[in-house]
Amino acid sequence: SFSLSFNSPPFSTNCNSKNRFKRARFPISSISYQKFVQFALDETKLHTHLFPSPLQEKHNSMLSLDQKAKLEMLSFHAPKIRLLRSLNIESETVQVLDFAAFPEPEFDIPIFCANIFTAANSSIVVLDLNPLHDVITQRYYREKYYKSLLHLGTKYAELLPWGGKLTSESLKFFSPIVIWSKFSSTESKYDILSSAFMDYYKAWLELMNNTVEETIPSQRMINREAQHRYLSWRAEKDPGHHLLRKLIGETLAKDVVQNFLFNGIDELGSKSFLDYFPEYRCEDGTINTKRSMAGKSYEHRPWDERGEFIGDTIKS
Ligand code: BLA
Repeated sequence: SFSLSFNSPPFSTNCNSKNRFKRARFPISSISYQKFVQFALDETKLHTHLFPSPLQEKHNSMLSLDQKAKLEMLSFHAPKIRLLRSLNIESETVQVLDFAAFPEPEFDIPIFCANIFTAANSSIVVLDLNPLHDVITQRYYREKYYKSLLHLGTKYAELLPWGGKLTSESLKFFSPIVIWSKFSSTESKYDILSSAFMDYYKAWLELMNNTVEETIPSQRMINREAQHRYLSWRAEKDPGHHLLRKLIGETLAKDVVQNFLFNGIDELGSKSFLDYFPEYRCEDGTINTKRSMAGKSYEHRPWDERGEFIGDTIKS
């Protein structure tokens, strides 16, 4: 087991600064989500063999344009895992983790998703086993994967409370055990978050371990298209893109998003974002740059403890 360690405050050389005590309350540059990634890799190796991804050659580490932030990228694949990748951003003002595991399309297991954005005051977290198929209308899929994990959702729903209204469209990509939370950056929250990360990742590995290859070609196609649709959504609308553009510029950000973070868009299918999400089509045929067409909603957790959806019917 591990928990985040808090080394000497990064501002300790700045002894006469009046701000020292304010800032030292919880110096975010002393936390590192690299430990989350290391835990996940070590844990994965207990179950399967990890191979370095060919993506690693081009996408590894880089500095932001102002040289103040370091971006670290890692990628692997394994027999049942098409892509296991992480993006870690560290600077004195932000700490970001985007960690995901995408199964091979022969499998219908969920996609592991850990997105954590931490600034000096507050953090935004999405931690989930994102369902490949609709868990609101498809009871079979929901029960197959989430029935045995509902206790995790219940446990963390109290410790990391629902973050309030969010882009309505995003909810369709979330499961009944999703952790969607916003909180002020404190040490105790980080201990909870690291324990949630470990629990959720171990649960995902268990699913990965137990899953059997889909043999029916039409079913494989359905899995493949579902993953492609997921990638299309995130490559176009992920809330992280803005900061990424700010840090490394438009061109590199686009490359990281399309070819690294959501790699597979070009290989898993040929449909476009607008084929999947036609409501975003502008009159001139371009994609509406708004994140949400339906607007924000779901002020409260729209899932009950039995995994039943209790929110309003999803628009669009
Ligand atoms: C905010 N990130 C958010 C929000 C969500 C997510 C739901 C709240 C705003 C909203 O409702 O859109 C995360 N949304 C997701 C995820 C899925 C989804 C994981 O649909 C998956 C299907 N976040 C990152 C990275 C950065 C980041 C890599 O993952 C930065 C590089 C930043 N996320 C970030 C910031 C905000 C945010 C700055 C708040 C500002 C904003 O809402 O734009």
